[in-house]
Amino acid sequence: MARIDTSHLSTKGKMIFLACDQGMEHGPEDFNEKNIDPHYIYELALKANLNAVIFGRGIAEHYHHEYMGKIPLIVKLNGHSRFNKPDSYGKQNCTVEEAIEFGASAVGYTLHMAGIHEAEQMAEFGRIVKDAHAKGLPAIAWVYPRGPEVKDPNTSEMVAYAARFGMELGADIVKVYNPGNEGALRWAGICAGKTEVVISGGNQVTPEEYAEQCKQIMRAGLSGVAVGRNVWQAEDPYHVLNLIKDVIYNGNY
Ligand code: FBP
Repeated sequence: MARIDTSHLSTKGKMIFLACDQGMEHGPEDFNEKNIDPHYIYELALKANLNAVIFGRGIAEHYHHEYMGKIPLIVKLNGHSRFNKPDSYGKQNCTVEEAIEFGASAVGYTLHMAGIHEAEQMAEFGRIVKDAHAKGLPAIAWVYPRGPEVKDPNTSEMVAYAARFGMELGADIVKVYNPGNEGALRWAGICAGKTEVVISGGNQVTPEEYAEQCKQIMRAGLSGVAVGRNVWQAEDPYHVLNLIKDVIYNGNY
């Protein structure tokens, strides 16, 4: 089968996705009265002309109709609360068909590689890849190492393993943690083969520090970022977005 097209999620192959599934995965303490409103996240992504927003089924179903055709939507098909780590296993709570009804241009799924539910998650994501590809949609795997064997999920070895894991499971795009250095980022990209790699944002740092991280990511030849808190927690999200768009879209790295 030919590769699934991901060009509707990129600007000349470069990707900035605005992730907002933290309300479920971390809880409302990540947010304030402004950014807790999904409209605020949508408006940021729209005004900055980003490649997609990422929401779970609830927000997709109840808000996306207002933004249909304006900004691509990636629906996260699973999620979990912040409790019970390292065993948290988000079972699929939304089908590919439902995501398409909500307006999805791609679907996403978090896999806890090395978690105690790894086998079930691999089988579940395998079915998602099949369903998504049957409809021509890209399947995006968040591959986050987590479990009793994982001492540090951000090491070069773990991030490269996560990228390879997603690639071998059939993900079109794999989202992994930032190992924090260019060599490790490049190796993760090589391990992912034809699968595109985007890097998650992590805890908030200054806009300038985050832009530096993006420079490393792009110098390593990766596709871009799927970022949340570093954008919508910022005092001036447009300042961060201008900095990272210059790096990612304009190639100033
Ligand atoms: P951030 O950029 O805010 O780190 O978001 C990226 C993300 O992958 C979200 O999509 C997800 O909710 C969150 O990180 C999960 O974070 P973790 O499982 O590492 O706590």
